[in-house]
Amino acid sequence: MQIKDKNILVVGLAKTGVACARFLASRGARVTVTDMRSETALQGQLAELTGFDIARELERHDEATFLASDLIVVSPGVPMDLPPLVAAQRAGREIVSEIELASRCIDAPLAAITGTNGKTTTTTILGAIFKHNGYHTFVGGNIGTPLIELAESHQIWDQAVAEISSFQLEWITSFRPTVAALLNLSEDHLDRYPDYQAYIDAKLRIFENQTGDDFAVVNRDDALVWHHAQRLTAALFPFSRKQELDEGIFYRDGVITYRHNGHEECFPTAAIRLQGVHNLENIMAATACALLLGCRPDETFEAILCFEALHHRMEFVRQVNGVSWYEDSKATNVGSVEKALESFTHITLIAGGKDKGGTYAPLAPLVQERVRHLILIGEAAERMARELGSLTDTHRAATLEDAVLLAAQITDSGGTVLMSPACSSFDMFRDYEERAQRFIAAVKAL
Ligand code: UMA
Ligand code: ADP
Repeated sequence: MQIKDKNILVVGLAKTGVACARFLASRGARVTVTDMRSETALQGQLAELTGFDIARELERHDEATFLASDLIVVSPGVPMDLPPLVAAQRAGREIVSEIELASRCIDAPLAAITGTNGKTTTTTILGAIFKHNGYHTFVGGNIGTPLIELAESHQIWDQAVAEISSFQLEWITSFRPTVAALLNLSEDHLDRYPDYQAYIDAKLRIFENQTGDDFAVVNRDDALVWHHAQRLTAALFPFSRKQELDEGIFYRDGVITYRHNGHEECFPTAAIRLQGVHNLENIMAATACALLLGCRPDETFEAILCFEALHHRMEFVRQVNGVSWYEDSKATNVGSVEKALESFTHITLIAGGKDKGGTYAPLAPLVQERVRHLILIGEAAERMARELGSLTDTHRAATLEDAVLLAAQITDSGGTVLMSPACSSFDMFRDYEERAQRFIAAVKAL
């Protein structure tokens, strides 16, 4: 890809913008960065660009700067309908996302994981499997390390695993994973997309440039995923918890079976530490990607056996007076909360936060069946109370700490208190990790 001497504008100066600006400047481009935040707010990011010759346009996005660029690289947090971007697109400027830029500059086979839930877990498992198989493996993408850092690293990587969000797929043109996995689909990010279909369409773009030589690992049990999989060009490699497959990977009676081109591998699941049916799906998806990309079955299975749950995903905190407390701060949408509610009975559910615009209605049957007490916090509390409040004993709490104290008072011995918010955290916390830490501290203080 021709980068040297090009006028390149990087939009957004957080993790992605910093990594892209450095990469492009080191390859000889004339780089400008633009961000709506001020120089003071961006001090840390600007410090990371010290020593690079990079122009800045802060606290504004000038249309003229966009139009003067040969190439525009957009951070995932920047919406597609940003007016200067729309103007630049109309004027025929080339606009790409960071994963598009990265994919043009990397040689390693790429396994890309998307889906509404389970991306980080599956990406991490797959990375662990590759490493256990002896491959020098880059793990990045939405998980937190921009994919472009792979290209920036000047190392030779055997494998690359990328967690991919719908935002990152918005500006791709040639991004083509050797293996792409779609774990599941349910409503999310409706504060960014006009409707659910637009979100689904963005996700499906992960398969857009694949050919018959590539693989699409798809959830056979998710009706929506399977429906959309029918029109893909890549070779379909389904995973299922519910049915036996001639080609694909499936679970039955304590055994995961992988079948490909008439060849079969079996993995008993009893000794796997990672709990929950959703994690069985994540394990199957990761195993499929690994074996399709040349991993050895024995090493793959060993890596899975060693794998422990990631923090803030249905994590046990402690038991107090016979009540078990679980923290699931990463459950920021309805699909992930459904899995959490399926895992327990006699639940006191602490939920709420920043509303993302979807409906909470899919939770109704599980709330009715399993949630004894519902404690709502944050901006979404009112709408959640309207949609779910009549189904169980429902309370409001002003803070997370108040919610914990109330839950301790009203939950009987033998019950479970679960914080699984179904919302993002930005109304009351810096991010989901801060929300988790505050919950853990409050529970430990009981
Ligand atoms: N900005 C503008 N103009 C705008 C909008 C934003 O200048 O119109 C600026 C902001 O002021 C800010 C920057 O753009 O300085 C934000 O960029 P960003 O949100 O893309 O932040 P990054 O740190 O680059 O993080 C992104 C992903 N963020 C989002 O998708 C929102 C990170 O995923 C990802 O880890 C990182 O790239 C590396 O690939 C986070 C996320 O929340 C964890 N992802 C969503 C999710 O998982 O649900 C999709
Ligand atoms: P993502 O990166 O897609 O947000 P994570 O692995 O971080 O996924 O998990 C986010 C939330 O979704 C957690 O609450 C977790 O328990 C739940 N989860 C994990 N895997 C799945 C899955 N396959 N289906 C539904 N929910 C899941």
